[in-house]
Amino acid sequence: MHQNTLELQNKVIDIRKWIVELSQIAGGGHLGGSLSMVDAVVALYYHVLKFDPENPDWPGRDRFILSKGHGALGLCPVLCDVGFYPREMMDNFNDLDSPFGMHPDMNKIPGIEMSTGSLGHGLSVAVGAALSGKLDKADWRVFCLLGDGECNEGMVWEAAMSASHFKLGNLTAIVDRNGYSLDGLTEEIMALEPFAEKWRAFGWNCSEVDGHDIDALLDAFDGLPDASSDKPTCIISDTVKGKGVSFMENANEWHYAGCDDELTAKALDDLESCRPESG
Ligand SMILES: Cc1ncc(C[n+]2csc(CCOP(=O)(O)OP(=O)(O)O)c2C)c(N)n1
Repeated sequence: MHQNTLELQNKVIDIRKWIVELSQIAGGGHLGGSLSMVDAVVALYYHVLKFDPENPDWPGRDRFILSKGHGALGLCPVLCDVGFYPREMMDNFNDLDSPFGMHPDMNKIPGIEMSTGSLGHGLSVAVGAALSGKLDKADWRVFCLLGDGECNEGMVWEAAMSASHFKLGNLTAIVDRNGYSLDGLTEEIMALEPFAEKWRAFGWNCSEVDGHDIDALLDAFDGLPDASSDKPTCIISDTVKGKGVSFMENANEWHYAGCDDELTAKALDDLESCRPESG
């Protein structure tokens, strides 16, 4: 167990509750896939990434690209909590005059590296960033979070090929393997398995972790090969879509949906009951 495990487990619950609250302000949201990705994002922002919220463009920062841009609900509260912007900025989340939409805008939200939402593009931009870091012999790394359904996009695999070709040991992809795409199971829509073997065949290191086990995630990130090594790494993070909310778990009608007051209260209760210890 890591020193900060309990703190991060509690943070995960806080962020999941915040996601539900933001979706209520917005009148709906990509709840399933935002809830599933939280542990990996928390592990990254509270344990792994180097960044300076006072100076979001600090050249020495690690780059994090949310390729599954519809998961913005799962990232924006974290960026707020680590200090990129004040909480009031999210008060009118998703209104026409809010900087926040359902997908993240790099020109409006401090800490967002790339405007995403059209799936399949993030890993290619991450490859470009990692290549530039490698050419500069920089010590920062690039992390890219993808959805598993997103991996149906051919461009993901072009990016995967180029990452190993350019020997980008400073690049890490994390795939939120929640088993679902927009309207069904990934294995029924366009099967990915044997998924880890595919990444390895494309020249990557690939490990599979329980994406709701903070310790396992921290171990996976702590165990990344040196950034100057010559193989990119993919971490397949095995998760549950809708994690923590009883009626959303593996119920893909919650890919995008909204809760009324009663369901919001139920969702918040469910999430609170997952708390390992009162934080
Ligand atoms: C290029 C493109 N095609 C289709 C969509 C519509 N779309 C939005 S989310 C989604 C499902 C993606 O599945 P996954 O990456 O597994 O997301 P998660 O289940 O984690 O929410 C799709 C197809 C899109 N945003 N971009």
